[in-house]
Formats: sequence, structure tokens, C-alpha cells
Amino acid sequence: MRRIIQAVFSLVLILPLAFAAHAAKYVEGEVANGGTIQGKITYNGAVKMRTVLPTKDKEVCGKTRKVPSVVIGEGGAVQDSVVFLKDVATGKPWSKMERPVINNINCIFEPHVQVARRGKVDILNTDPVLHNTHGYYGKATAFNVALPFKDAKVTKTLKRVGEVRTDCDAHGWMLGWLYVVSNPYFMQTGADGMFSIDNVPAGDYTLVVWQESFGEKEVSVSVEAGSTTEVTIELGS
Ligand SMILES: [Cu+2]
Repeated sequence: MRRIIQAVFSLVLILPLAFAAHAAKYVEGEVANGGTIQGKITYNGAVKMRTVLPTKDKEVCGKTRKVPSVVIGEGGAVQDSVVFLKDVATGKPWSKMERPVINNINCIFEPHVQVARRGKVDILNTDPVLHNTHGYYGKATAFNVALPFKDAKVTKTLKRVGEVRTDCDAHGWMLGWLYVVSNPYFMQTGADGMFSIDNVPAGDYTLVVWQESFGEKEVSVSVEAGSTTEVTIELGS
């Protein structure tokens, strides 16, 4: 009986601590003899094509075109995936990051995918037509701004980490993405699908790969002091 009481008592103690740890803010510090995680994101399956059919403002938005569900380079390299370490409490300092910009150009979000940290984001209209840029954390609105004329700009704040899907309430086919990370251990892949995350304190981590069509995939990774851990992650497998 006593043991049960003790067990219940420890659970009561541990649960709030676990929540606190999860919600804890990232703390910047010195990393002595950190390791590197590097590798490649690949995909070798079929690529779905989404047909984009501008139904209004055609002089600005252009003609019908096809957009791939995943951008593939040589050897199945996946472009525009975001690779990051989850739930890191402390580590290297953030490097300087420019304030992210979501630009509406010819009814396309530029860039299509970007990474940001919590904080301000500028939303800009380069087109001479109305855009209404609407960002979502899942189903919840992250921001919702009307940009009625060319060079209209509105600044909003990204309050939470995670995927932000961006639509336009004026042009239903527009789609863009922003991923808000909680720590500086991240990289967005380019055309070669490669990533490298350095100055990681030795330890066990969860490496997450996000891609707009595949969502998130988690992989366990161990980092040893001063060494490089190689990881190749194939999406859709
Ligand atoms: Cu629009």
C-alpha cells in the first residue's frame, strides 16, 4: 500500500515537471566539443502534380500550371524539407536571422518554404491586386491580413513553434509554408537535399524532417563529442 502511495505521489510530482520541461524556453550557452549531424533527405516514389488554375486576376496570376507535391533533384534529393532537433533545452547561440518575409508575387508565395524563429514576420504584396494572406497553425489562425494594393505591408508575430500553412482568401490556389523552430539546430534543404547541423552537445536526440506533403518524420540520433553522425532519411518509406 505504501509503495502504491509512493508511486502515485511521484507521478504527481513528475507530471508537472515533465510539462514544464517540454514548454521550457531554449537557453543559449557554450558548446564544448560538440558533434555534427549531417546527411541527405531523399524520396524515390511518385510525385503528385497539383493543377493550379487561376480563375481571376489572370493578367497578374498567369495561366494554368502544375506544381509538384515534392521538389526532387538528382538521386531523389528532396528540396525544401526542414530538418531540426526536437526539444533541445540548451546549446549553441542562435545565429543572426533576418526577419522572415512572405511576399505575394504573381499570386505565388515567395519563398514557397522558409524557416523562422518565434517573432515578427513581414507580409508583403508585390502585385497590383488584392491578396488576403491567411496563415494557420493546424486549424487555428496564425495571422490573417488583407493587402489591398501593391507594396502593402503588414507585420505580424509568430507566437508558436510548428508548421504554418499559408493560403490566400482571394486566390484559393495559393499555398505557402513557414516552419517555426524552437532552437537553432535546424536546416532547410536545397536542391541537393543535404543538411548539416553542427555544434550539437553530445547526447541522444530526436531529429525531425518536415516536408509540406509528408508532414513530420522523426528519427532517433546519437551524437558523440567531436564526431559526425551520418543520417540518410527517405521520405514516404
Ligand atoms: Cu492572393
